[in-house]
Amino acid sequence: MAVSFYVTTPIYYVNAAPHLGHAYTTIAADIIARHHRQRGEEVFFLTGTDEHGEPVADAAHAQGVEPQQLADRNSERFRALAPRLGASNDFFIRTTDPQHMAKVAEILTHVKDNGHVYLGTYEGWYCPKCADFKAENEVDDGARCPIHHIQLTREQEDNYFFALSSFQQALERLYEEQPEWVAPRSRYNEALSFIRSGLRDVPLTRHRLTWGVPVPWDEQHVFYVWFDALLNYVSALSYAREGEDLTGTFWPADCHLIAKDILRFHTIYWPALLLAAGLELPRRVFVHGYLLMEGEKMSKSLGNVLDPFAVIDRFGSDALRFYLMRDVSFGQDGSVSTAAFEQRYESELANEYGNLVARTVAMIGRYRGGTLSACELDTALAADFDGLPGRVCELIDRVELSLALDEIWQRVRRLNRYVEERAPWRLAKDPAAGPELDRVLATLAEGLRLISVLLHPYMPESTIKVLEVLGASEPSLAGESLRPGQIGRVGALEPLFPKGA
Ligand code: ME8
Repeated sequence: MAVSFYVTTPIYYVNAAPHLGHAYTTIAADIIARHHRQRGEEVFFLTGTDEHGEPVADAAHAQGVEPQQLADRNSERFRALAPRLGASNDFFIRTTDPQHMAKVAEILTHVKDNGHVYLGTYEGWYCPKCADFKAENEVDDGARCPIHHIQLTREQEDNYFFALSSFQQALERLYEEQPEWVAPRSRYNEALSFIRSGLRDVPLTRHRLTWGVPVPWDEQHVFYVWFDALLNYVSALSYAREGEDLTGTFWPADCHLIAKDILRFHTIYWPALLLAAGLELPRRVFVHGYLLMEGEKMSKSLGNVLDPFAVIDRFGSDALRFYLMRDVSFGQDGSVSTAAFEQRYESELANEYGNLVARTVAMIGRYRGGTLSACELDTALAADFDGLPGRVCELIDRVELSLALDEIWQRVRRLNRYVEERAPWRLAKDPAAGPELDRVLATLAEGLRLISVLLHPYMPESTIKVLEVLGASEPSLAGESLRPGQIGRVGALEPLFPKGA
């Protein structure tokens, strides 16, 4: 039976349209999903939209529409974004799906039956834009939200509570026994120190809201949006494929990708909730950084948004995918800008990979009519290429997506240097150098095939074009598929990354 692999993005709020920050996580998850498919694993990649709760209800109210209408409209935009990014998600979940809502009610009733829920009164700060209850030490001076900078109100509400504090020891043990469970390490430390500072119980339901999943044992309440939302990762598996329940195959998830804004929900509430429900815990939460524009986190509510659709229209999704993984070290915050994008597009995509492809294909056509001779490869590159696929797999297993891309890119550069060192155009003029020219061209083509297979998760469209031109279109990493000698007749190709796009 094939190894299974399950990767998720957060489900995005539908209070506004998608922006580059959402595209970023979806692209990263897609790279991971495609990479694992290349390894021959059975992959499930989930994304979708989070549609209940105050952020959506308030935005709908402000626009004079019903929450469902706003949710339908914006969910569709997120659904449409995924294929535009080249994302190969296996399902798109909406928390307004009746199957999801039924599953939430079922699991949370189970949590209550297991003795982890009680009726109490919440009194404290609440940010309606974060849909988050904030402790005294989590609000800025003047009782402002540190993320949205809005003035917070003190809430007093009778709610059912989730007994989070009773999971203090279990969570400390989890962090001790599985130090890889939250990555990068700085985020692990942040979550652990939050746990060690002492967990408080949290509201499981909201009394005053109506836009949510109704609580089966008390219809005056809906479930707090975060519990509804987190459960998407489990509920989706039960109905994503008609007539099948994929839970046994894919749960627990292998990798939840999130940004640090929602760290606490995923690294503290989520494992506690799963323990309370008697479900297995996911294997890893990977927390990437923020894409910054003008030094501040891009966010719908701040309004400083760069439109991914516009970037894709002009340069294509591969260029956007590459740029985001290359310019911002995955796991850290980083600034993005049009100028930096154009610079990378020209210097790396057009001049390095694009040019390597163009000259390799052109030389095989010009000097050998598109056919490579069977010959030994040049050993000059062996030291640089041996073990590369294993190294890339190892880095992607650690969700080091930028480091893995850099490993590959060093080989793009190595191959371009190899062309200069061997100067095939000189060899072509010397009839005695025929076998040498054959070897140089075969070595180049094999190197190009290998890096194109490894680059495939990052730039699926362009690499497939390259692999097709090499007559070896299967981008597989499994078994013997990387063995040299499988290149067919080499065809012709339009420029991959035209300048002045
Ligand atoms: O938090 N840089 O939804 P959301 C990098 N519905 N990533 C960014 C980003 C930025 N500037 N802005 C957004 C929610 N993201 C909840 C999640 S999950 C059970 C519920 C990405 O629409 C990043 O992945 O606010 C971040 O965690 C997520 O979008 C927040 O999306």
